[in-house]
Amino acid sequence: SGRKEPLAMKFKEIADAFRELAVIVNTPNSDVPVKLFSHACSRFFLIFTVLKPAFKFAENDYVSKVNDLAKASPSTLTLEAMVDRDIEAKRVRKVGSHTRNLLRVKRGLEMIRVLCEETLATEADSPLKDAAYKAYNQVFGPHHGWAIQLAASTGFGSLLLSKAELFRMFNETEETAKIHIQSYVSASATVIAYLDYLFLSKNLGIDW
Ligand code: 1PZ
Repeated sequence: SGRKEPLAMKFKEIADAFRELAVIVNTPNSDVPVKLFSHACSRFFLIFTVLKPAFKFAENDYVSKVNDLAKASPSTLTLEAMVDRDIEAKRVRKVGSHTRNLLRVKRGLEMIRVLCEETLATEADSPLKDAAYKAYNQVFGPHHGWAIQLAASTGFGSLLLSKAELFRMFNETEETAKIHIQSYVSASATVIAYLDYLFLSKNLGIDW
């Protein structure tokens, strides 16, 4: 796009939000507040503004699920309490349940983590789409039907940005970008492991 001003989203703010969550996860006997979690996840909303309209359906899906979690926060203060309420109401796997949306949002965080790892491992001028498509296939591929996979691969095919161009749009140099990306990779790994544990410890499974 012809955007000249850097976007008002900082890689650092995303990384810091997930580091804050990781600290809570690593603190014994502490619970993750739903509001803090949904707020951290909402820091990715701006990334869709640099992507093609081909990703509008992904944006709509991700934004509505994160907003659904945010709406749960006044009635259930922690992620665990939110999941417990869905278990009691026998609606864990129901379309639109908070717990189901949490599992989908977790996959979004995971996809971005794999994309970040791929970014750190490859040249900055290599296409963003290769890394993004690889991350999508690894994390979402097994869970999406052919129609969504086809739409996603069409979307990635139209994604012509290089990683260096993406960094520039967010006013990052390759050096500063990589610091924040590394920080997100390790913090999100902690948060994702906690979410997997939350589901598995309650025998909910994570592959649905
Ligand atoms: C450079 C970054 C590129 C990000 C682009 C991501 C493209 C992914 C394309 C996938 C679109 C999926 C559209 C909707 C799928 C829904 O059917 C499922 C199941 O929903 P349910 O039946 O439970 O209501 N939704 C999902 O699997 C969640 C999809 C979220 C996709 C967002 C990923 C990007 C996340 C970024 C921020 C962490």
